[in-house]
Amino acid sequence: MPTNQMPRAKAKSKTLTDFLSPLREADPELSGLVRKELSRQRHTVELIASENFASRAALEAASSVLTNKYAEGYPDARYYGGCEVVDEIEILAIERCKELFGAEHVNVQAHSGSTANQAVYFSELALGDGLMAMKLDHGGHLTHGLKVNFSGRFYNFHTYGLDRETGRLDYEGIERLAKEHRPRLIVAGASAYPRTIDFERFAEIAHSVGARLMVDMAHIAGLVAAGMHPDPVEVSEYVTTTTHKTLAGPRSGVILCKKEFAKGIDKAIFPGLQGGPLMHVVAAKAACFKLAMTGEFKDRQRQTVANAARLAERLQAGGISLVSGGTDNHLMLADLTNIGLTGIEAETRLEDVGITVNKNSVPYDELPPTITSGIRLGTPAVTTRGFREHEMDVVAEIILSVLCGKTTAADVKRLRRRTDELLAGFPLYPHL
Ligand code: DSN
Repeated sequence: MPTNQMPRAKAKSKTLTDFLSPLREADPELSGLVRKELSRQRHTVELIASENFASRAALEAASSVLTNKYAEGYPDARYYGGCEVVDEIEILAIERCKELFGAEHVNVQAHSGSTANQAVYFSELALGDGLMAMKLDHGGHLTHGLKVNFSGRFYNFHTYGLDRETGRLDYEGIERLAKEHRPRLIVAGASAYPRTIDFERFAEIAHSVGARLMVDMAHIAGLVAAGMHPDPVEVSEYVTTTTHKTLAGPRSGVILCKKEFAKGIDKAIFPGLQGGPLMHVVAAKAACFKLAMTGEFKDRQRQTVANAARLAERLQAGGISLVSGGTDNHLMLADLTNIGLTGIEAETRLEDVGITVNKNSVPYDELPPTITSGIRLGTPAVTTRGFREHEMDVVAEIILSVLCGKTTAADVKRLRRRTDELLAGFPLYPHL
């Protein structure tokens, strides 16, 4: 080989070497952090109610070559060439989601639950229009009208809450508010409500004042898919969800609606709010919907609810007070006022023994959201990991020791070991 060609050949092969290097070689620093997070997930009892572990299939699809493809537009109506394969993938995701929930129309391009909600507002409302949703500090969501969120800034929200005595939705109060304000849209659904939501009642209220109903089922979508919670799809004009909570798919969003609103929703997402869809995430959603139709998934949702009921029962027996006195779904909200702890204190103490929860306002909370009087606990992730009632008993015991007793540094060490022993029986992502 002539010597004047050698440096070029070398340079070329170096470029290819970098391009084809695995993450651990191309970027050991980043790879180390990813491993560190995997290790954190493996070695903690994950009780954050909105979290879960995505299936191996969803993880693979989300890290596939589909990330390379631009596909602005919709199947068969794209603004880029080379979309024939991603068209098939998007259609697969749509058809599976329609089948899973019995929806007339589905948009799988929303990047998140927030964008999904934004798209419904954008399609259905004019700036300044009135709508109703649940107060954030009673269990609602940022996009349900928080003043500093786009929702609270662009639209006129009238918020409803929970009955002070029962800790449950006050449907009569909601009806009164609807009659008083006659909103264009009523939003049902919550981030921290432990009880079954009566979507039929919501639909009756909305339709009686000429409003449309949007259900944000992000938290309970997996339960709905498995028939463990009343289905909002039939009775609402719009349903939004994330795909990473009880559904155990990739971090993303979806919008379901009646056929007559399909055009408005699709236009709101693209070109209204987003550009190119994340086709690797759309593919991961397709994988998620397929798995959500299996018997294994349904069993897991049943166990999620059973685990939550068991945890709630044990915590209450040990002296922890739960908002509404228990749970019907995958989560519960502990009010720590009577044991003299704040939410942030409880979150930190539990973290020290390897249990992850989040501080959470309780209805009528007098403490700010950065401190709070409560914590939210949920069972989707631990159930995916394989926990059943027996493990929930152990988790409850550890929580009660940490929150209700006096723990020395030695106790914390012992309880941390107990958590480790419990987790050791349930390996997470053993292939990684
Ligand atoms: N942030 C989510 C939750 O924790 O419930 C809602 O989007």
